[in-house]
Amino acid sequence: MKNLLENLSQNLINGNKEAVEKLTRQALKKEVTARDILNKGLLPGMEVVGRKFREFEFFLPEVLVAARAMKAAMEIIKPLLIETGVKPVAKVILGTVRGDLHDIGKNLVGMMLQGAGFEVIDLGIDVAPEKFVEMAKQEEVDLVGLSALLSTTMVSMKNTVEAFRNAGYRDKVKIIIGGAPVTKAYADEIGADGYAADAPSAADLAKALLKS
Ligand code: B12
Repeated sequence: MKNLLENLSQNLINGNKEAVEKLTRQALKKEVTARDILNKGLLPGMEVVGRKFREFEFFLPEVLVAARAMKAAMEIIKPLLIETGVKPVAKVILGTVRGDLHDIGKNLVGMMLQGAGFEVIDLGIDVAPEKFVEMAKQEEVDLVGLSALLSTTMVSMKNTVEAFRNAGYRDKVKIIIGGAPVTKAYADEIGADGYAADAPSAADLAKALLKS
């Protein structure tokens, strides 16, 4: 089983979608659990992709093909994850804040959160603060994830947290933020509940916040 999952990780890192789908199905046939496929095959592979990107060994095309392969594998195991008790314990809305059009990192965060069992509603890019509040109320979500990639749009995160406060809805949701220019210090400054540097840590953070 170890070899099979290592092979799965490696093919994910290489962005080989067909092989990833085939190995995921093969693992299920060999009675590897969906949870092990996720935690011991797919997520470690995506971690390597993230690290290689940070270390300039990978560039965007590699990240994108890996994310696509990850998505294909998730489609295969998602029903099983839900069946085997990784229940959608919480509902999340995720969006890139107003003025910002970057969505690759946000989409990865969404995939990781889904993989961790969350129900994810993706509001897309350039999302106005009021829209986050409106959707959080309408969908009765537990967690809101804000993404920004531009130093000039970080202020939209602050405005979004404020919009929740002004609507009297701040204590009903946890708010997490992320994106390349964002820091933990900024999260503290604007009164968000947490910050994570990458998609796997975003899923860990979301789980930790919703437990407390
Ligand atoms: C791809 C890209 C684009 C694409 C976006 C395509 C798309 N669909 O997203 C396009 C070409 C459209 C683009 C446009 C622009 N871009 Co641009 N872009 C990038 C680039 C090269 C990669 C970003 C990326 O996808 N990274 C890969 C993902 C996986 O990483 P990530 O986004 O950081 O996400 C991870 C974490 O941050 C975290 N995370 C992300 N979101 C969230 C959310 C939560 C809740 C949590 C917990 C965690 C989390 O987890 C993610 C996964 O691990 C970066 C350079 C770089 N090295 O980052 C510049 C960059 C972000 N862009 C930049 C700029 C300046 C622009 C433009 C203004 C350029 C221009 N003059 O027109 C426009 C702005 C458009 C706009 N209004 O948004 C600058 C920003 C500088 C700054 N600090 O402000 C950068 C840093 C390039 C540079 N070095 O100058 N860009």
